[in-house]
Amino acid sequence: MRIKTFQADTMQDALAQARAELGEDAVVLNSKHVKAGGVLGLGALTRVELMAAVDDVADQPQTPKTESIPHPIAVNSKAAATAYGGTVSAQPAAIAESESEIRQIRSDLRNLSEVVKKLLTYQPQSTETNQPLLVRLGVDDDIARGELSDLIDIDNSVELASALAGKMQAFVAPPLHSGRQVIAIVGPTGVGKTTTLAKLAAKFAIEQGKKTALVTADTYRIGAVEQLRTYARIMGLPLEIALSPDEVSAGVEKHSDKDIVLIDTVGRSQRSDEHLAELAAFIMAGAPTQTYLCVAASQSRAVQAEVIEKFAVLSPNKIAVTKIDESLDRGSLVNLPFRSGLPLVCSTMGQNVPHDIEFADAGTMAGLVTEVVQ
Ligand SMILES: Nc1nc2c(ncn2[C@@H]2O[C@H](COP(=O)(O)OP(=O)(O)OP(=O)(O)O)[C@@H](O)[C@H]2O)c(=O)[nH]1
Ligand SMILES: [Mg+2]
Repeated sequence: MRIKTFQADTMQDALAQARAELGEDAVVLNSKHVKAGGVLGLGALTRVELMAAVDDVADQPQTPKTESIPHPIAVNSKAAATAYGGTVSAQPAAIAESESEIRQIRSDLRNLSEVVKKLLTYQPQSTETNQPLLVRLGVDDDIARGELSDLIDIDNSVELASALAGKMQAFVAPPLHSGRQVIAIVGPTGVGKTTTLAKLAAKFAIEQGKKTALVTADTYRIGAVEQLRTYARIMGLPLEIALSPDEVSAGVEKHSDKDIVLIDTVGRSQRSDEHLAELAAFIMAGAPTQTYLCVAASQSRAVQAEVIEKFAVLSPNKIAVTKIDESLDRGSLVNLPFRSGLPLVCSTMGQNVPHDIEFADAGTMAGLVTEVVQ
C-alpha cells in the first residue's frame, strides 16, 4: 500500500491531487485543516491536508513511506470523506456511502432484535395439544394406546363419546343384583364414603322404594355416627351402630327383612396393613353381597393405584369414583375400572345428597369423560 499526504486550499483540490497521483482507487485515510505560512502563527493560511492511500500495483511508482492504516473512505467517489479528526466540509458521495452502510447496519440490528424478541417469547408448542383427544381428556396414555387404541385417532368429542361408550360397556355394572343386597362401602379416609352411602340410600329407598337399613361400623371418628344418623333421620331409615365385628353381624341380621342393607366403614389409610386387616374383620362379619371401593378422582394416579392395590384385601367387587368435580379431568372414570379390573358402579360429583351421584351406565360415563351430554 502506498500512502501519501496532500495539501491544498480546498478539499476538492486535495482530492484531485490524490486521484491524479494515486489513481481512482485511492482512499482517504485522514484529513484535517492545517495552518500554513505566516510568522509566529500570524498571517498563516488555513489549508486542507489529506492523507490518502492506494494498494500497490505494478504500473504505479513505489514510495518508501509506510504508515499504519486507519479505516479508509474511498476517494474515487468524486468528493471526499467527512474527514477523520478533521473539519473538512461535507463530502456528499462518501457520506452517502457511509449513510447507506449505517442504514444497512440499522436494518440488520432491527432484524436481529426481532429475532431475539421472537426467541425470548418463543414457547414450544405444548405437547398437550399434540396428544390424542382421549389423553387430553385424562385417560392414561398406556390405556389410550393399549386397550383403547381403536379410539386414539378420534379427535371429535361427540364421536369419541359414542365410541368410548361402546368400550365402557364391559367396565360398568349396575348397583344392585337380584335378591337382597348387603353392600359395604370401603375406602381411604375422607374420600366420600359416608356421603356416597347416603346418596345411594336415598336412590334405593326414596327413588326406587326399596326397604333399606343402614349399619355403621365407623365409631372411630368423632362425629361419624352423628353424620350418618342425621341422614338416616332425614330419610326415615333405621341405623345400627356397630362397635365390633359381632355387632356388624348382628346389625345386618336384624334387618334381614330389608331389600338393602348399607354398611358404612371407617376410613383407613391404604398404607396401614394393620388397620386394613382390622377393617377386613368388620366387613367379613357383615357378609356383604357386594363391596364398593370408593376412590377419589381428585387423588393422584399413584395414590389411586396404591389404594386399589392395598384395598384388594377387602375383596371389593365394584369401584365408586368420587369427587370427579374436584378433579382436573374425568379420566379416572376410565382409568380406575381399566386398572383395577373392577366395574364402575357410580361416580359422585359434589356434596349435595342425594343429587350429586350418577349410576354408571356406559353412555353416561363416556359423556362425563368427554363432556358430551349423552
Ligand atoms: N366435592 C365433593 N365433595 C365430596 C364428594 N363426596 C363427598 N364429599 C365431601 O367430602 C368430605 C368427606 O366426605 P365423607 O363422606 O365424610 O368421607 P368419608 O370417606 O366417609 O370420610 P371418613 O369416614 O372420615 O373416612 C365431606 O365434606 C363431603 O361433603 C364429592 O363427590 N365431591
Ligand atoms: Mg365416613
